[in-house]
Amino acid sequence: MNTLPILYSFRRCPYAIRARLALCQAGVPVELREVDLKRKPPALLAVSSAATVPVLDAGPGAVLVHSLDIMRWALAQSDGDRWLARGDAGLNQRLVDTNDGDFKHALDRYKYANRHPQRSQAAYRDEAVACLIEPLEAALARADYLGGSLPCWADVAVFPFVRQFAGVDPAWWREAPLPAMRRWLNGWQDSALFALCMHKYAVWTPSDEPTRFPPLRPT
Ligand SMILES: N[C@@H](CCC(=O)N[C@@H](CS)C(=O)NCC(=O)O)C(=O)O
Repeated sequence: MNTLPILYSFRRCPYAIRARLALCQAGVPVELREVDLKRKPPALLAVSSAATVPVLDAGPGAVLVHSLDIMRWALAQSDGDRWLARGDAGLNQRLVDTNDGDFKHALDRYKYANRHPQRSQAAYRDEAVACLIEPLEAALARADYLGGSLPCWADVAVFPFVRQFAGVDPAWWREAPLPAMRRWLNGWQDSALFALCMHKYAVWTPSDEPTRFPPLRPT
């Protein structure tokens, strides 16, 4: 019988990536259900009317529909590396709030500038750089991670969004005066944790056997 909490996820979604990274870090097992966002399954709609991903269904009265809540839920159960406690709590919260607010807004316009012709793509990029990338560069020039010499939850909360930003114009990113950010981003992209959380799954159907996540680490 399946008694694991259920995670509705979408592989490339940055919110789902941060949730899966925290689950991998904590080693908290869930049943993963990969969702096709154009054909959301009734089981997801039944627990979350907004039906964005990720959603964690840990039973009646315990449905989490925000990725940061799922991160906290996972790390509250197992946090051997003190991801929740490390770093400058106030600064990190501000960076994550900016990431989820002004930066995400600018990132979406930078990515799809043709859909937002009010401003140029470079203007949206400048906005994204000013609100988050520059403060992050300053923080990461002072220490290897937002957690200091080791990572913390805030590193993982912003990383998938910075990854998207860097991917919009890789040539620009390579040349930009952002050495600390490049080192930090490359480190996360090459990490075993990221490889584990990006494992590929077919879209879930109700007749499937439960898929346990995190997958076993390759030996
Ligand atoms: N507040 C949510 C936002 C999640 C979100 O917007 N996810 C996007 C995918 S990246 C989504 O599900 N979009 C589909 C939709 O809105 O129907 C969180 O933090 O998890």
